[in-house]
Amino acid sequence: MNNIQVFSTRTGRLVVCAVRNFSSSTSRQQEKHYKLLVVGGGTGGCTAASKFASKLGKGKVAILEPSKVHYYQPMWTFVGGGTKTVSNSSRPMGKVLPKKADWIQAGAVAFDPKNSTVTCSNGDVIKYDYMVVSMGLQLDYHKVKGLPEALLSDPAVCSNYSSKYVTKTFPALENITDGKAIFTSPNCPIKCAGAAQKIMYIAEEYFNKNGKRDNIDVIFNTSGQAIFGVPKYAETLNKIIEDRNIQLNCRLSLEEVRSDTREAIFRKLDSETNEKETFNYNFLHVVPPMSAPDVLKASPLADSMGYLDINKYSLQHARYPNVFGIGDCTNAPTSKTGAAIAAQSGVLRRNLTAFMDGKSASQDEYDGYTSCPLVTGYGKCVMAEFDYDGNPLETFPIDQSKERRTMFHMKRDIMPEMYWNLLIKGMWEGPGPYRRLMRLGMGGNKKSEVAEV
Ligand code: FAD
Ligand code: UQ1
Repeated sequence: MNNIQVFSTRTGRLVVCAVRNFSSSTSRQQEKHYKLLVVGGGTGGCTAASKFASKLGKGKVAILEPSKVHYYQPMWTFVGGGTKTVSNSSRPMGKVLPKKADWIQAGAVAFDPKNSTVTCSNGDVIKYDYMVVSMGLQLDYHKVKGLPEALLSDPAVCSNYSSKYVTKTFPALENITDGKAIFTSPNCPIKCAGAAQKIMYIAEEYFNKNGKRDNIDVIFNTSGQAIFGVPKYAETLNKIIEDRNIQLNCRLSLEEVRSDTREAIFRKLDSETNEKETFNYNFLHVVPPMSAPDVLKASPLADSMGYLDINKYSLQHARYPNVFGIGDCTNAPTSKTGAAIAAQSGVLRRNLTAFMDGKSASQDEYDGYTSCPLVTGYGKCVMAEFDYDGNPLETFPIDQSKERRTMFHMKRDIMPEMYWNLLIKGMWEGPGPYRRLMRLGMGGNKKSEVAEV
């Protein structure tokens, strides 16, 4: 029996054709079967698919990814700061996904892990032997009353966390002449938590350089208990905000934006009487609440919070052993970054390969390694690196809690090249081996090796 199918080519063209249904399923839906299905073609999915497509060969791996565009999201900090553009941060999805894998340009709409199938938004059902889930986080702008409207209508309200709104940030920095510039951070796990404050340091330097700093209050209203979770780096950041006269207000969570009166209403998280505080704003950079994608939340793969329920060391699913996770959508309790994905990708490669070979998936352990390049201006950066317990895991034999120009160049010039040319091609598994080398065996990932390519 032949079915009509719509395929997306590598150039992004849609091709409609009849294909033979080779499935053994009795269902009327088209059922395809892959040895490995990767759900999501962002940082984690592209990295995992690249590794396994070259290992397993053509036609064995499929990537389920609806988006036509792949973004290097860390660049959005510089887009907000006016030194890069969104197009600098993007590539066509068809150009970055591995050529040996099949790209199914659709989204997952339902997971049935008992039967090892996923239903796609185009109606197809995909059967898999093994699955890697890497769907990232959903941006919940709608959870803040008035925010979606403010982002559409108020030029002073912006957000570096979305390709749609990041282009508003620099014009808003240019436009503000006086009053309050407010930067927020929500009360939930988010990707690159540091990016909430990176743009604030850039903005503060920009105001200074343009002679308007004296007329602008720079305010960080964060849901967090402190400026940063790791004391070694918090110490430096606290000194910076003191020296640069930046106001830090902890345990404040943005609840409502009234763009008609330019008011931002925050809930005081430690108040027993649900107290609120209203700030007038002349510039408002919002980091939205984030959560696991709704499809994942509604699936048997989720934990009680909706994240992919994995073993935080092996990255294998807690209940469905042929399912693994990588990246922001999992419940591994680390700070969610691309750097974390780099380290996870080596563990995933070793553990999933072993599992495919009939061995246990506990060959290697992810230690929670993550890194946050805390850009503190147009030429400085504190390169934070740490593990699950907040212990610093620094790569370079220098004190990385200091602001450094070298680390700024690492973040701005070297990381994007490493991302496009190594990480998402499956050839960068984080700096663990280099850390061990540079520190002569002190620290480093327990069983790290150089990427197998
Ligand atoms: P993503 O890369 O977001 O990919 C998820 C993919 O899943 C998307 O392509 C999406 O289309 C797809 N998807 C969603 N739903 C479905 C579905 N139903 N079916 C199929 N596919 C689906 N990290 C660093 O290491 N260093 C930094 O300096 C840094 N700075 C940052 C600054 C900003 C402003 C931001 C926003 C992020 C930053 N990050 C940084 C974080 C980093 O970008 C993310 O942690 C990383 O991209 C997460 O990768 P992921 O694969 O988990 O998710
Ligand atoms: C990293 O490995 C990485 O992947 C290429 C990034 O981009 C997403 C990073 O931003 C960082 C900081 C790292 C960590 C690497 C080093 C050398 C500190």
